[in-house]
Amino acid sequence: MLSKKFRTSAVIAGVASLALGLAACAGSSDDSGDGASGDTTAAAGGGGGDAIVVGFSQVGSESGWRAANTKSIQDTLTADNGFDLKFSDAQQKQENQIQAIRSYIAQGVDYIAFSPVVESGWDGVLEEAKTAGIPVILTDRAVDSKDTSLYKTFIGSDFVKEGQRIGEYVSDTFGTEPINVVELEGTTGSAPANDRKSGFADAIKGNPNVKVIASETGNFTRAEGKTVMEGFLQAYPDIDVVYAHNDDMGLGAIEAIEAAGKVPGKDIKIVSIDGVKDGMTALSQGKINYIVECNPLLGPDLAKIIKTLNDGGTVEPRIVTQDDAFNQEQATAALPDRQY
Ligand code: GYE
Repeated sequence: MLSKKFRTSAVIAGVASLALGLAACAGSSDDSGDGASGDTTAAAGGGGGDAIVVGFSQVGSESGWRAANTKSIQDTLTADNGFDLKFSDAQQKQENQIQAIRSYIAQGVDYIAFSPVVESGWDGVLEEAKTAGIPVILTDRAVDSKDTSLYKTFIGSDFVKEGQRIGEYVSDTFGTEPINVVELEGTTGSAPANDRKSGFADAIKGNPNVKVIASETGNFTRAEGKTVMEGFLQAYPDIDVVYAHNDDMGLGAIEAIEAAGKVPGKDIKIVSIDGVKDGMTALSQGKINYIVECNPLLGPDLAKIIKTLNDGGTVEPRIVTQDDAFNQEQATAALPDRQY
């Protein structure tokens, strides 16, 4: 399985023992589309019969970030690469994820990987996986389980740091005079919503000019981001800055601001997290003012982790992906080569 042309994703920091040369290349098949639900199973053909069976429970199809993340995983954990991937979309519902994980346990898969929609409530099903002897890998989002033996590793971004970087930018750039900030939060109870909120709050707390006057969930979707922003615009006539926990909600806010006859990026500044193509395009057009990146291309590193474990190796318990940040000029320069 090592004979393909490989391209390293270069997002891992702090990986101690991953073997080199196992990274899978990013493919270029069609986008998985949105709204897909239920299970899909890649045929085990081409793997010579001893493919590694992986059950992956995805959060949903809520954002551009998620579409890129799903594509990265599906393009990497392929039969050609030695995997038999069972993939399911939980449509942002924890009960669907628990059901999917139980079904993977019942099928006796070799590994379970999932991106937990919320942080709490996983101990029971993770115990079941442990009892069945199936290693679990957390991708993208964390769980708050005290027993860290319930999973092998957690690979994903540092969401607190992302929120801090946004907070520092807002404080330094706009907070030289008194400003009113509204916050569009991610899915309630999710690790990125919790951490991006606390990181931001931490970064602005020393600057009395920066006031968060309202904060509500837009569930990481464009449609809900727009609806919540419409409500904010009606309730608060003097909003200076929107802090959106992801690009999609920021893009929804742009629509609401324009519909209210104001100019996004000028009359009301917007800062967000992710760095997906639509967000970066809006940034290069001046409609968004600043974006902190969150890399969704976790497939190659997930494949490396599983192959390492499968070969009897060990992996670090926490693998942090590296993220960038962009202003308007930097987004314009980065866009032509952007992969997602
Ligand atoms: O920022 C958002 C997505 O968990 C990091 O989930 C991920 C977040 C991402 O819906 O766009």
